[in-house]
Amino acid sequence: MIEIAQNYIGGKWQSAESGDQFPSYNPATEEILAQAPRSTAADVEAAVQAAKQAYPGWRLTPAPRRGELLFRVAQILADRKQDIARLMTQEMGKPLAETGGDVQEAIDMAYYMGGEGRRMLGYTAPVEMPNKFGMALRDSVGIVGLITPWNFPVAVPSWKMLPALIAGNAVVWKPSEDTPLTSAAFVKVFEAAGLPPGVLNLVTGLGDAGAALAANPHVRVISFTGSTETGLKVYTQAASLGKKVTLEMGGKNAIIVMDDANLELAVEAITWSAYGTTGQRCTATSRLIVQSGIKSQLIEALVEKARTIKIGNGLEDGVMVGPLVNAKGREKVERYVEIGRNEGAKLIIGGQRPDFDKGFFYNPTLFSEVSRDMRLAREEIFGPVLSLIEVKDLNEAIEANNEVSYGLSSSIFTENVNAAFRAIRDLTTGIVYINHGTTGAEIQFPFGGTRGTGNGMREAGLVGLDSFMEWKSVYVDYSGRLQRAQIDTDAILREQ
Ligand code: UN1
Repeated sequence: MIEIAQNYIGGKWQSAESGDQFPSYNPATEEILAQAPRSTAADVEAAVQAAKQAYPGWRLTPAPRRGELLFRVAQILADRKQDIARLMTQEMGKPLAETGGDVQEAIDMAYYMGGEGRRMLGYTAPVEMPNKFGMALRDSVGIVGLITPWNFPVAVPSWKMLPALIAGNAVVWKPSEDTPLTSAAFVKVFEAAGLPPGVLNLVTGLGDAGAALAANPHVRVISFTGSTETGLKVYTQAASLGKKVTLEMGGKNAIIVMDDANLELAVEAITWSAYGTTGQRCTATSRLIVQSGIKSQLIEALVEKARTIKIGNGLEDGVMVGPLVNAKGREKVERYVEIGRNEGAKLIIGGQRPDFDKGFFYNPTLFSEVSRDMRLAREEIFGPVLSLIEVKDLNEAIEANNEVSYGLSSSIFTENVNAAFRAIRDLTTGIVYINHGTTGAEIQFPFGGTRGTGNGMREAGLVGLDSFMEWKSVYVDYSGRLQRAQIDTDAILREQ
């Protein structure tokens, strides 16, 4: 049965004004799962107007009350976790255990940000004059626009939406066209928790709907996660209108394996980080930087381990690797495998589709003899393709890690504490792991990357509110006379 997804604007579920729709497919079966509103600038404008109306009331709702609402969101999400996970697996393909984990990240974030309702700390500091008081407060920004991807269709939006809401903003959300039903299921959680109409609005559609959001003059903040190509377009558009923008645009993450590594542990971690989620995480491992002495043993163990990977429909028990999200995603992987072959890399495993009738599946793939200047070693593929680069020592490993144009996540396997601490100091990614793969970031810490991964902003953790708040510095002079801080200081000191 084909479901009909809807927009949520001003608390009402509705189709696009034009009535147009686009299809969303199940990538494991290639069947149409849903038809969703193909929104245009007119729908985005309607959502922005609804947000504008709702914003003043939400902003003045005491933050602890907003926090309690987020706690309710956490509880309802926990109750609906299995159902949302199932829907997500059908829409974007990753296995049930992973889609459950995706929802769990949003539950964690709802509790974390709910707690911010009773913190959201400002500060006071001493001031230059007597009988005067100074403090810095934080306030919401207004209407924020969120543009999010399909690979973490609940977790990634939650990192944006929950801080935006606890801070008192109103939100317009344009999710990926691959996950309209999951997006609607997430919004229904807020509806059930009692969020006032218009505070959170959902507008589904294609790229033109996202572009309309970035271009809307009432939207003061854009928070984007997705491809570099789209992200830079959104950034340019939004920046030309003076908006604050947060960008998270992918990676070319590496695991470094030193000769002294715990081999078994490294193999487990590499397999999971490179092939879990079918390699479609911005944190996925796509480069393996290996010290010469352990290379042949490592390859052998990885090949052995790859034999145990079950590929299939993520709804089935024991499946570790689901399909790519869509035909385009798989074509990209196939293109890069071809590029790798032509560049002279050596194919060790994979390099082809499994023998299934349906679905956008691709076998976990490993290339060795990859040199640092190959496109295979530098460009984001977003699929289950891992490239092994051989190095002689830690310095060369760190240099290889740091030279790509992305800087999201990196990892080192070593039993040497000195090497581990040097890696912590010198790896120039936003996230660094020691003896753990490159995936699995937790919401208590800043998430984001250096270089082409983003624009210097971070999500989650202590700084997760920064994108969605303004500072307001307040001075209260209770001296009863005009005190001029920069001019009168000497005179006041003389008087005393
Ligand atoms: C992403 O791929 O955009 O660290 C997010 C991880 C997950 C989030 C990934 N917690 O792999």
